[in-house]
Amino acid sequence: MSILATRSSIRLVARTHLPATLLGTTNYATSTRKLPVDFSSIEEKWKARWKNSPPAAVDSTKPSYYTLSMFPYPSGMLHMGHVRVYTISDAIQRFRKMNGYNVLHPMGWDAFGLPAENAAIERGIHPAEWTTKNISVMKEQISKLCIDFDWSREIATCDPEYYKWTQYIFLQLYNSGLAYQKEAVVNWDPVDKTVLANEQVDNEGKSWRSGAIVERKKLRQWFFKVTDFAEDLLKDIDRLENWPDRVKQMQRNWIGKSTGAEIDFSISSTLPNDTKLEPIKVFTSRPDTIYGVQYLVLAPEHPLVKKENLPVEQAESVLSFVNDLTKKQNAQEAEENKKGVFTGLYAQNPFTKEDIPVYVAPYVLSEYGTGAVMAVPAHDKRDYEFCKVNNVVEDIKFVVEPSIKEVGKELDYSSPFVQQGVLTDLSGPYKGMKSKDAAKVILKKAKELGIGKSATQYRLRDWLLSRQRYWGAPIPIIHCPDCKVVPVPKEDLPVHLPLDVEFSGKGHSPLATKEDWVNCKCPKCQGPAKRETDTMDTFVDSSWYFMRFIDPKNTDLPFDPAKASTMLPVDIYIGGVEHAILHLLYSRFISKTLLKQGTYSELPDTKPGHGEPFNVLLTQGMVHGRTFKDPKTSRFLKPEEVDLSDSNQPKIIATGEQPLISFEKMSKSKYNGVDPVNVVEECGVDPTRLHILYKAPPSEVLEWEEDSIIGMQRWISKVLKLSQGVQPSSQPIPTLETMSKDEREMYRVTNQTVKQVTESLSNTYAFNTAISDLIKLSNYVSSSTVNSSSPVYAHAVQCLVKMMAPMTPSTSEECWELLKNKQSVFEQEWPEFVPEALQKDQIDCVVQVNGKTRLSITVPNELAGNAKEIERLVRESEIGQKWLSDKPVRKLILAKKGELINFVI
Ligand code: ANZ
Ligand code: ZN
Repeated sequence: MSILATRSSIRLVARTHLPATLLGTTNYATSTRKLPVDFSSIEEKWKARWKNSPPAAVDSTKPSYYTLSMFPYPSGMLHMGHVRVYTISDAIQRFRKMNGYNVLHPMGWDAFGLPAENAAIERGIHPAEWTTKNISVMKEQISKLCIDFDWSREIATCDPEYYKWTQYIFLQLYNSGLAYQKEAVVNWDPVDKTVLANEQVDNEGKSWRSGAIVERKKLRQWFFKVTDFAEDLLKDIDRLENWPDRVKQMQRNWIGKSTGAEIDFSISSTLPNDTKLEPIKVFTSRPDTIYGVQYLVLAPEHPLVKKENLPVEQAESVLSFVNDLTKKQNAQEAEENKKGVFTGLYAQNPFTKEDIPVYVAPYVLSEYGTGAVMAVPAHDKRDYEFCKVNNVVEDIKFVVEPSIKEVGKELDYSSPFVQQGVLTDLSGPYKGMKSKDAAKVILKKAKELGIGKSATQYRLRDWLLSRQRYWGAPIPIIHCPDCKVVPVPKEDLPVHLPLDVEFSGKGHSPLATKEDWVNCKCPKCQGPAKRETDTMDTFVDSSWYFMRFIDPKNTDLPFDPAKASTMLPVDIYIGGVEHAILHLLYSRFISKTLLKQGTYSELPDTKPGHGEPFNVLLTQGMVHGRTFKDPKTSRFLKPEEVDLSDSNQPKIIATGEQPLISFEKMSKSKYNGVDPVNVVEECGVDPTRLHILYKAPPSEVLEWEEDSIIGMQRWISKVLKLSQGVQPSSQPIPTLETMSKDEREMYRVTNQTVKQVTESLSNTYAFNTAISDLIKLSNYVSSSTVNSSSPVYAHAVQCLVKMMAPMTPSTSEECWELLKNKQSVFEQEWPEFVPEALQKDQIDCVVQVNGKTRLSITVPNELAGNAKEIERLVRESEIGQKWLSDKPVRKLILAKKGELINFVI
């Protein structure tokens, strides 16, 4: 069957509508689904050829380029979001390949994680089997998209050959003191006897599975000391010139640096048996408000909150309040409503010397600062609310006021004033000072008194990486009764995840039930010992996978340091913005750690440097689907409930009413999802790819409208036609001087397009603009009068086809073959523009007389700046003669580089 369709079916009809200015559209809903080109034959033909052609040999003289799209979790279902990321990364890497780079474009699977385990519990399939099956299904789906992934480097994080090295990296961190164990509060399901992730606890504090009221329990957990790198992680954000500002801000906020002071408040209460209590240390970002401190609040876990430290009258109520908080439900509620309890203790404000009460409340976090706050109800919203709810004091002391007071307006004392300002009369010797200055002086004074010091706090916490789950990499640690915590020797890695384990979803880590696995020999003393039964968070797996891709088969090391040094950082990383915080932060942490430890080194001019793993970050927007809703009930409608025969006016079949139409995140419950496999099978891979790239810039939401794929199908068919129509010429391209006028203009348009498309694909990733430039070029060529046997014509079509190739791989190969070439289009060099050719031969000059536009004339380029010559040309023309006649010109204004001339007469 001929791949090219008949002429009539590819005619373009100019219409209105968005892309229609360039493409022409038809009424899609009524048009038949007959394609203008048999895309699937073209795809099959070229897929087979690509498969049989040997991979390009790595040429060490070429620079390298590492394009990475975030590897997926093998859910078993490819969705449009995946297709969008891979299409973008594929277009980028193909472009780089044609620009002479050794490209790396790998793919693998983020294959550990909860869904596999839940499938096992719910459906009795082993997680390994479930995962393997899903991987093969998704791989098959991806293979339909003509994405040029280097499958020889495929990795799956659940493969022992991979997690062996995840364990190795854990040990590297452990041996340098960056991995440690400590007690941490976790969500504990008392029925299923298991730890739950935050997402598994509902708003009412109940377990998603058992429905039991979840408890907050302290358990020993493993951590990575990310906080050791807090300052580096923060500072180096400034090096990430090619990251979206939004993502950088999210990283900064997550790290959350706060500077202020630590101040001691001595306890003034006397306790029975003369117990001496240590002063309470607080962290404050506002030392200037010290005169407004009216009470202190401790976190429930604060070490002071113990029976022996509390006055007898209060001890019981305090402890029962704290005890109640072990139920997550109560803790959430108390935190939200700012509930607290008085401890019976008083402390002294070191500046006012007043005795102030000490409270306990869960809105103070034990993990931040010192776990205690100096409460300033007048100037902090949370303190204000707490004060009101618990009736702490009646008179709230306002110690700071706005520096510019509005005339005639009384200060508002009914809500806290949280900004900085000027200190009031209540601030003793500091009254009248600005907050900033007062903060400095007060801190200085506190230092002199020996009760204060400067302090910096980070919101960033250490990374809790242990999971009481089965489907993850076992933590390579052995617990020995004598030697305590012993790392598994490197030669014993991997610690295999045993396959025959029972997991009902109950109990501790499922691994704990497998006694023959748990019981082992201590590597140090050879005595009986037990394995750690927790597994690692899957974020650990994905924090270094981009390094393994560089050297995926290495059996001695996670990767070869020399290879890593030449390939890192990843040149461009493409993925969803949902990973903008944790995954990127953890990857930055691991990559910085490994650099510091010498696991690899950076070449001298590496950008961004300092172990930053990703140079350009491209966060792609979501794909939204067209969603229909019943206007009366707001019920989501299934596609089959809507009559789409008139695409401008869809109707609800049952009622004849118009549905509400919107674009929303694709989801099963909204019936607005599209299966990418169906789409590419029905519409062709290349038109689908073009549609994805054309409809929106990569970082914006893509509104999925299948109907507009037709425009892309037609464009491709037009380019196929053009390619077929080129008369191959053995003549070289003539010099600019010997070209005809039309040839020169075609040559100019071609070069201009090369310049713009190259810029879009290498710097801005504005594929939509690149595609629209290419469409314009094809329109120009097809409507030009230049003979199709002219070498300039052939050059234009060749450039067009080459530039389309990164986006439409199989049809461009087809075009390239139609252009009588034997090699693959991807072995061609990317076209370069000739700067001299960009000059226009002539320009259009708008002629105004006394400011009013009267005519326009074409002016040879070399006369563009010459007002006198342009005047001569205008006077020579018939209409010009009419407007100017013989009137003397009082003033002649030439503007816009000769594109506008104004005669004042
Ligand atoms: C007195 C004060 C007065 C405060 C005022 C703020 C405003 P950032 O800037 O986010 O770091 N704080 C300190 N430790 C806390 C903890 N463990 N749990 C909850 N809150 C805590 O926040 C620092 C401020 O948060 C500190 O400064 C402290 O309240 C509170 F007009 O001290 B401030
Ligand atoms: Zn031992």
